[in-house]
Amino acid sequence: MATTTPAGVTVILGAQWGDEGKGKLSDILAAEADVCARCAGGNNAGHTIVVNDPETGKRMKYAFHTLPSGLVNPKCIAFIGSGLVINPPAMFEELDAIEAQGLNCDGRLFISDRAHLVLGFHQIVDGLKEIELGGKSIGTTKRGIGPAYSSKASRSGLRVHHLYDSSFPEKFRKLVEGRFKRYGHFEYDTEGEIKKYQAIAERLKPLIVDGPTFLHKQIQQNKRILVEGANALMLDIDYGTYPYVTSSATSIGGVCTGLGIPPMMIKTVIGVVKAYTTRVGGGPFPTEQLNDIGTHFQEVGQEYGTTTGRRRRCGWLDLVVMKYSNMINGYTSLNLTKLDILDQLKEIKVATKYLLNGKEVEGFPADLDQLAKVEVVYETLPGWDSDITNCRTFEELPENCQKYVRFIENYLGVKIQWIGVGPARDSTIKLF
Ligand code: 2SA
Ligand code: GDP
Ligand code: MG
Repeated sequence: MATTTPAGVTVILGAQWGDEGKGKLSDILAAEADVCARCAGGNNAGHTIVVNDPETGKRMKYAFHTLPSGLVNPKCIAFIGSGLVINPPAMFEELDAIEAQGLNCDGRLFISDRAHLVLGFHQIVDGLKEIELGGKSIGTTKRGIGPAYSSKASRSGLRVHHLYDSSFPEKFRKLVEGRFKRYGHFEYDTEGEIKKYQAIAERLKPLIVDGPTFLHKQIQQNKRILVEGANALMLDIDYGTYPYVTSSATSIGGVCTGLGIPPMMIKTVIGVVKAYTTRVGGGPFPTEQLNDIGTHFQEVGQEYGTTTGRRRRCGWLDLVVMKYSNMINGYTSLNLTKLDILDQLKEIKVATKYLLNGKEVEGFPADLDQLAKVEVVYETLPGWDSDITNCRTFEELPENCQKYVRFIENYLGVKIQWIGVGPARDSTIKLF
């Protein structure tokens, strides 16, 4: 399938609350990319790639968490940028797992020296913080992501290059002591952990590069760089439904800060949007359907977390969210995914406005108390009640399905470039 990755930087971003199918598009576009890069987040992300091998007919499924999905393409190199928080033991487990599935990643993985480390106690603290929040818990993945970014923001975090510094053990102990003061003593083998990280530092060493310099060289050589966003705009630390967000910049801004590149290098920003909406964990979700429709999306769409296996909450497509998301990220085109999951519905609702005290809300409310009070206005469109999984051109889609696609485009003023009609790489319609 012909794809669209010009020289320079092409960015794939989640436009809703995550799990839109970013991994699948990253895999498709990686076929033409030289470098696939992650710029933010850590192993909280879960990107699923399904490939039907045309020769063997074998169906391969890969789950990526810290590593860029572009590794599925043997010609693509993978880069983990400075904006990530990396848990090296978990990252190597992931690497070993995909290599055991037959992907040879030798000489194809590079990690920024400036990326921060997720240490074992960050994960413990993630759990303790959630317990402390009780009924208002965020519903984190408990991978230590928030506590690692807290260490970074408080300027006491340890970065990849610190692993090779003689002061590493002392800094590590100080961080643990700080957590004991804050949370009381918890079981943790500090000295054993220090040794574990020092041992893993040896395996990590050949992969480490000066992050920004590495990427700039690739750009100077006219390489095609594909950035695989993690999580999504509504989980962004600044623009998401704070505090029910992740702890990184998941928006377009995080691409520049996380990779150390100037904004004018970015040529294309693709928003990935699911044909309905899902969210994992706590927090507001205006179009959530706690009824048969929600169950339908959940079961037909197999909406379970890729990292934790948690059941995802489900609801109708929310174009108020999408308009806000587009305002911040400025999508040059969209990938509409999982359209096949709507196949059996007689009618389909789409949120088009929020009303607060009878007045239309402009943008998206920052205040969650206000958000809880909005009345969601829906437009109802007829369903197509037929199987679209074998369609490979727009024209093959049933008329009502085409209308659904055009309705989204017209509302947002952004073209849909790809439509997903199944999980596999080839279950995709490319419109232009
Ligand atoms: P964290 O762990 O501190 O980043 O959690 C904070 C919030 O961010 C949400 N979050 C996610 N939402 C959707 N998908 C994610 N990745 C996995 C997946 C999730 C899983 O691909 O399915 O397996 O459960 C992800 N990662 C973080 C999280 O639910 C909190 O609301
Ligand atoms: P990501 O975090 O955005 O990469 O998405 P996830 O991998 O967490 O979740 C998306 C899920 O939907 C995965 O299981 C994909 O294999 C699957 N998927 C992606 N696109 C489609 C599609 O168009 N149709 C169907 N039925 N499944 C899809
Ligand atoms: Mg995911």
